[in-house]
Order: sequence, then C-alpha cells, then structure tokens
Amino acid sequence: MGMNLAEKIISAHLVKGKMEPGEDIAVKIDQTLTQDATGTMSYLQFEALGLKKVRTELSVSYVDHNMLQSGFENADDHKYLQSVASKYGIYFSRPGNGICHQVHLERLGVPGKTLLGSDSHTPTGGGIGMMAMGAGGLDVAVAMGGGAFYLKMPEVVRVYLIGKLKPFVTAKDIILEVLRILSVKGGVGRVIEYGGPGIKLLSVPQRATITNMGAELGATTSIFPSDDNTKAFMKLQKRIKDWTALESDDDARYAKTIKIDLSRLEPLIARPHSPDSVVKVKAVKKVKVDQVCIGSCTNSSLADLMITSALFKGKKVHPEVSCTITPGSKQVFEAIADNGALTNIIAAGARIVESACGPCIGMGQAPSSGAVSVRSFNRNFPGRSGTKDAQVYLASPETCVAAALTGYITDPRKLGKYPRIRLPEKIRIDDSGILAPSRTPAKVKIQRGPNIAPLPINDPMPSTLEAEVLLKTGDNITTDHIMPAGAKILPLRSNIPKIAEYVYYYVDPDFVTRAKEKGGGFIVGGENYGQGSSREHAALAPMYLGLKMVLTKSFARIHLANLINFGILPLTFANPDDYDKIDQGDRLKLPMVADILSTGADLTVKNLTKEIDIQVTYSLTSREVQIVRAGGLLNYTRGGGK
Ligand code: MIC
Ligand code: SF4
Repeated sequence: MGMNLAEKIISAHLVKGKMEPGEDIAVKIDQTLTQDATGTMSYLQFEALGLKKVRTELSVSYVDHNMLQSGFENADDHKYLQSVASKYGIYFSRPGNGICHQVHLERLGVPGKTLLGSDSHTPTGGGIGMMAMGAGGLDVAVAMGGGAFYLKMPEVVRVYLIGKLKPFVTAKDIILEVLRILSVKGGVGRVIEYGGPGIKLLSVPQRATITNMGAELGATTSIFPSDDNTKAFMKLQKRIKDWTALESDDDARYAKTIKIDLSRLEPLIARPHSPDSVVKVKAVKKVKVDQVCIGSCTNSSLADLMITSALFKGKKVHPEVSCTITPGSKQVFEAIADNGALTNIIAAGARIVESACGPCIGMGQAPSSGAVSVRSFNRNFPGRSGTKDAQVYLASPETCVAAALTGYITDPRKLGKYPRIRLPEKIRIDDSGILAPSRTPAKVKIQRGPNIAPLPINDPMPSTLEAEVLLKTGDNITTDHIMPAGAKILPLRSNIPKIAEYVYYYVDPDFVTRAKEKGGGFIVGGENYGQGSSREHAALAPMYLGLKMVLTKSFARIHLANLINFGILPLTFANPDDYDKIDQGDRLKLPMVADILSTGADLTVKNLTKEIDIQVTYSLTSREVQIVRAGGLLNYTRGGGK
C-alpha cells in the first residue's frame, strides 16, 4: 500500500506505535527550534534534565518575539538564551535576524526531516516538505535531550489544488478558503497534505504561507511535497545539498480529499475575531480602516514585500491609516534594501518596524481604541493586538495595501493592473546573525537576570479531587484568552509567579483572586478548548494557581499536551449536553480519580452542588496517566519515566 507524505516521514522516524490514525505513536525528532517567548521556559526545563549537550541533529534558539526593551526583562532573557545556547550546543539566531519560521525555512530546514518547535507556527517548514510540528516548551526540551515526541497518529486530509490563481488572488486566499471550509477546529488530529497540478505554480514562500496558517485549523501540521520548486528555493539559498525529493505515492490513502479550483478563488478576508470567519473582500462594505500591518511569519517573504512595494510605488498611505511593515528576516530586509523596493515603501509613508513578530503579538503598534486593523497575519483573536476592543481582519498583503491606500477595506482588484515583479536570481547569503555554539562549553557561564524565576514544580495528584469550578467558558477559547501576550505581559514569560497574575486577565479580571482564595480548582470549557499558540504558560501559570482539572467538550492538540505535561487532568464530557449541568461556582468531586485513571475504568464527576453525577471520558495513554499522576512530565522524567 502506498504512503502519503506524513506516513513517509513518520515511518522513517517511528520509535513506538502503529501508524494507524488515532494510535499513540512516538517519533524521533531531527531538529528543534525555540523562540524567546517560549524558549526561556524550555531551556530552564532542559537545564533541569541535567544533560551536557543537545542530542538532536540541529537545535536553534531564535529571538524574535520579545523585542521591545522597555525594561531590563527582555534584554536579560536574550542574554540568558544566548549563553544557554552557547553552552549546550544550540545555534542562536540573534535579535534582528528575523522571525524563527521564516529564517528556519530559508537557512536551516531540510525536506524529509522532523522539526519540533516551541511555537505553533512551526508547520511553516511543511512548505519545503518537512514534518514540522508545534509543541509546548517541555516537549521541545525533551526532544533536545534526544527523547521522542509522543502524539496521536493523525489522519491525513488531502487538499487537491487545480487551476491557476488570478491576479490579486494569493496563497493567503488559498489558506483562508481552507479555513472557511474546515473551520478553526477542522484540522484537529489531522495532517493537511497539499497536492494536485495547482501546486506546481506555487513557490516555496507561497506554500509556507499556507502551511504556516494551517496552525489555525488546529492541524498537527501541513505539508507540501519537495519538488522542483523546492529545489529552486534551496538553490537560491545556496543549500542545494540539503534538498531531497519527497512525493506521495500514487496509491496513497487519505481520510478525505478537498478539491479547490484556484482559478475560481477571489480575494478573501477573515473578520474579527476568528481566522475562520472568512468572506470575500468585496462583500465587506464601508469599513473604514485605522491601521494596516504587513509582515508576520505568514506573509513577510521577499515576494510579499516586493509586491507590497510595487503596489505602493508612487502612492501614499491614506492620511488616516497607520501602516507598518515588518520584513520576515534580515535576508528579506537586506534584499528589499538592495533592490530599492524598500524605498517605495518608505516613500509611501509606511512605518518600518524591525524584522520580528512585532504587532502580530502585540509587541508594540497596538491600534487605537476600537480601531479597525487589517493585517497580513494569521490570528485575530480578541485583545491579541494589544487593544481590547480593536477589530482585526486578516488578509493578503495585496488586500492590506488596498486598505492602506484607500482607507477602507477594498477589493485589491480595484487597484488596477497587477504589477509584475522580478525576483532576484541571486540573493545575499549572510549567516552572521546565527551564532554557532561554543567549542569550550565548560567555560560558558549562564547569565541569569533577576526576572528569571525558578521553575515551579507541581505536587503529585491526590487520590481524590474535590474543588470548585473557578470558571466556565464557551467554545474555541484560545491560549490568548487563557494567558494573554502583548508588550506588558510577555516580558514575564520567564517568571511564572508574576505572569500567573494575568491568567484570564481580559476574560475575567477576578479569576486570579478567586483561584487564590479557593486554593485552586477546576475549569469547565466548550469545544476546541485551548486553540492557538503552543505557549505552555497557558497550562503552567494556571497550574501555579492550583488548577487541577479541565473538563471540556473537546481540546486543541497542543494545549491538551501542555495540560498533561504539567499534571492538570484533561477530561471531556461523555455527553456534550452535560456541559449545561455544571455552573461556575459548583463544587465537583472525583472520588479515587488517580486509581481509576490507572485502571482505565469509566470516570464519573460528582456535581455536589447540583447533586448529580456526570459521565466523563479521558483519552490518556498509560504513560500520560502516569505523567498526570506524577504531577507532570518533569516529575515523571526525574522519577525515571521515559
Ligand atoms: C503566537 O503566535 O501566538 C505565538 C506568540 O507565536 C505563540 C508562542 C508564544 O505564545 O510564545 C505560538 O504561536 O505558539
Ligand atoms: Fe510571531 Fe506572530 Fe508568527 Fe507567532 S504568529 S511566530 S507572534 S509572527
């Protein structure tokens, strides 16, 4: 029987389990990446493992998120990261070198390899045929130590592309269409594989836009074959020796195929506040725009910025719009400076922000109150921009430029003729922003600033759990709701006691006080709980506040793994309608829960307040049960668990 792309890569890396959808498997990880906002925790955890050196083929530590240095915290963290990298055999991508996913794609990713990253957009690497997955920092720390990555074997959905994109219709519109079809939970437990004649006309950066935003489907990853286009990209990057062909077999099996005719697509836009709230741009009428942001790991390639430049040429940003541009990498930044494309952008009145995540994670450029912001980014969750009541739309760079020039959400086809751009045949390759680890690691002293607090360690799980429901949420709660980011909170990522003060900050400002008063408790949620980022702080900080159990209709993959890693019991309603039988403030009891989990028997939650029993389920492997019982993966590993 033939294999699809994911099966090919997984079978070559399989350490444990059977490649049957839903089965628990473990895969060997070739490469890891971290970024600074999740990296500090990940390296503290790696240090706690007590190893001398990473055991991967390649591990890279990027600094791209916490770039504003309005206090000592971020700068201290950068120093910590640089010294840890140097000591433990990790490459260090300096602040200013670019966004992790863009730089990794350009300089270090290799088709056919596995990549685990402490960032949910790690699947960007699928654009060159990597099996690239996002995970919590602790899973990445374990992988750096040579440990396998555990996951459920995903089923593979094929997106079969035919036809050719029309002018002003872009790769961003392809992924927005997939999001419209599948929704933000449509990819959970799945790998999305792209194929069909339509992919032949898609370059690697275009493919990477698609695999990047596949994270918003909740997918385990998204992947393209490695073909002649991949080869051309690797050649441009002077890395042809890293290229290998990778294609699925003709008789490969797929759980489902979705066919999209590219020639019928039109410019699309995701409305506030969800990436799957997708409509045609032309259907959005009379929406005045205050801010436009072009960049992020989704749309900041050289081609994206050259198109942006060509569309801006000789024109001015509307006087009532603030427009920012963040080039994805130093390489892209240098190239647009070299070829003059940057000049049109500056002349148009756009604001050039350094090559980093920037406005995407609210690290500066928060929009004005109630502002409409149109962004070429991948997420528009409430408050993520840094302004609670901002209305964020997601679209292609072309649609962003149309909004920046006209001051309204405008179909970019109204801008006239699609400009022809000539991408350079050669680009300057300069890896001086990626520092190699020390050759004398014993001499490297780790630099720890005062903001770096020790890792909190959980207690083993008590035999019976009894506590109050601290919060009841609706569907699709994101990790941005649970543990907000932004310029004020992100600098606390290496200090759990401090960042814990902001758990559910914008959703329920009293949550933390309540959790402290009650000495911890439970959370009840709806569908797809914990979608979005890989930030383990969304589990770690609630753990610090005493959260012991989360009961939902369903979970997002990475958050579920993070809850387990920190010893918080994830349960789901056997009957989703029972969600209505629990209210915030109810007292719940799970008698003898620890032992029951180990036997695999059915589990009942007693609602003591309402005097009813509720049937719940748990899909934990026996290893995961042991991890939860131990109070988390660190305790489990220290206790000799593998
Ligand atoms: C994001 O886009 O939400 C982030 C910030 O990159 C996160 C990681 C983090 O919270 O540090 C992600 O996508 O995993
Ligand atoms: Fe950075 Fe935004 Fe990409 Fe996250 S989604 S890695 S914050 S650019």
